[in-house]
Amino acid sequence: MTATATSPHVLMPGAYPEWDMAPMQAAYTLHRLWEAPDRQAFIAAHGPGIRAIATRGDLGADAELIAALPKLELIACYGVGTDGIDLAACRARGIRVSNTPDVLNGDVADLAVGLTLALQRRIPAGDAFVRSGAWAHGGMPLTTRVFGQRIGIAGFGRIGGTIARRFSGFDAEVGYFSRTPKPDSPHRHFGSLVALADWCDVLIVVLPGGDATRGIVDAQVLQALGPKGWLVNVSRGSTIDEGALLQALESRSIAGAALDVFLNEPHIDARFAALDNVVLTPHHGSGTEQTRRAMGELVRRNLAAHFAGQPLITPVA
Ligand code: 8YV
Repeated sequence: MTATATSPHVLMPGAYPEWDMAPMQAAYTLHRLWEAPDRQAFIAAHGPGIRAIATRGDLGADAELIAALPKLELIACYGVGTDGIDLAACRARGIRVSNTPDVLNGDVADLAVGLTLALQRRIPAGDAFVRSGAWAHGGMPLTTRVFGQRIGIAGFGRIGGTIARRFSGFDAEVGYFSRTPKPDSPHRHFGSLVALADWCDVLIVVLPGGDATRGIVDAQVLQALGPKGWLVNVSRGSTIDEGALLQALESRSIAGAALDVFLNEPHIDARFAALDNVVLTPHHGSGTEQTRRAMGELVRRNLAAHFAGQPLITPVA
């Protein structure tokens, strides 16, 4: 199929993998915002005809962009997190929003477990130890046992629940922080993030981004986690007070942190790279081929459903 003069005009703030770009190019008249030398001029020229935005979890769609598109009907998000999308502006104009939940739960949960293992068993440091030849001069320092710990999960939605299931294989005791207890969960509920941090050995953050959770992991939470406590973040950088975290890591008032998300990605605070008690990954929770293919297909199914006048596959409330 090849896009025609009547194909819906779709704005893309950033690229999708090629296996998605080809069918998108065939079905729609694509406007590739990230390639525009002058973003404002590009939006002024093409904005009046744009009917949908196909964005990503890390790029979103702010109020200014939405306001510049008078015919906008749909924002389809490649990702589950919609904190970068001005949902209030969408609701005010009746603009539909879709995302890609569930298909990425397993990958993000796997990375949370993998980061916990990498952090506490110091797997990156072990790799460097062998490669450097240091092993010839003695053994690597001892690390920290992972199994049998208290795992605290901040945010107990579909990804948090998947993480809890993963750690049931590690003989772990699981506690969780959420606004309300999950009645069907066997795990201990904490209504206070400070109380969960005080209780657990490893605090794993899977809260949604946005104003309601901005900086929620603050100096008080980190103090409660304590010098033998560990932090893992696979949610959004905005959930953590990064100044407080860097202070805690540099002073070793927490044992260490494994971070997949940061403020100001990809230009993160240089202080992280100077630390030896962190493991850092580049916002890659959903970063497997299988999951990204599933996410792209879901975005395209939502676009097709919308333009066919049908209900969205995965609407955002
Ligand atoms: C996105 C994410 O896949 O799902 C989200 O909200 O943050 C990621 O998993 C990524 O931003 C896509 O580029």
